[in-house]
Amino acid sequence: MGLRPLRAVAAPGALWIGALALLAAAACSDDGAPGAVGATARAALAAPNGDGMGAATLTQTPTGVLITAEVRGLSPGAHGFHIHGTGACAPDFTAAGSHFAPGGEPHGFLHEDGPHAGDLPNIHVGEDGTGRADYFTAAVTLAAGADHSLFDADGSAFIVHADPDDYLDVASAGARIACGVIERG
Ligand SMILES: [Cu+2]
Repeated sequence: MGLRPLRAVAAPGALWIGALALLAAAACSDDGAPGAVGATARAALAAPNGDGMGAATLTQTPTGVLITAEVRGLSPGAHGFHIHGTGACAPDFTAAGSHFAPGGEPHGFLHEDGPHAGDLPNIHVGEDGTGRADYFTAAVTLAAGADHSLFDADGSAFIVHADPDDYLDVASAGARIACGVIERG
């Protein structure tokens, strides 16, 4: 456990993240725990036939989680992009369950009682089928055992949808066209 910040320092290109992890280790009683500041997680996004469709990287910050997503092979336009509540993409993408919502809130940024903790704004795809998005959310954490942890007992997964999320109707984003289990690393 206590070695994790040191390993972060050793990772190529991650020196500043390692420095943050070391600062966190000095400031927190749970130093070195998975999910400490600077800890990362990843998800490889794949189509139902297994074709790669991009990836997402998550980084724990002092107040939330930064998410960088890259997608490819999608139709141009906006696509729903959510964290779903189960870390599984097989036997089909329904295995990922519904949106990550440990507090039981309704779906949608425009819902007066929303959003789900796993709601994220749409990802926008260009004519070449690729898209990028950076998100910050304070509604989730990578910290093990914490409230709203993406690493709860059954894990979590990203789902990319065929259609845009209208930020109100949970069904608006349509079919599940890519899925990726969120894993530490
Ligand atoms: Cu979704």
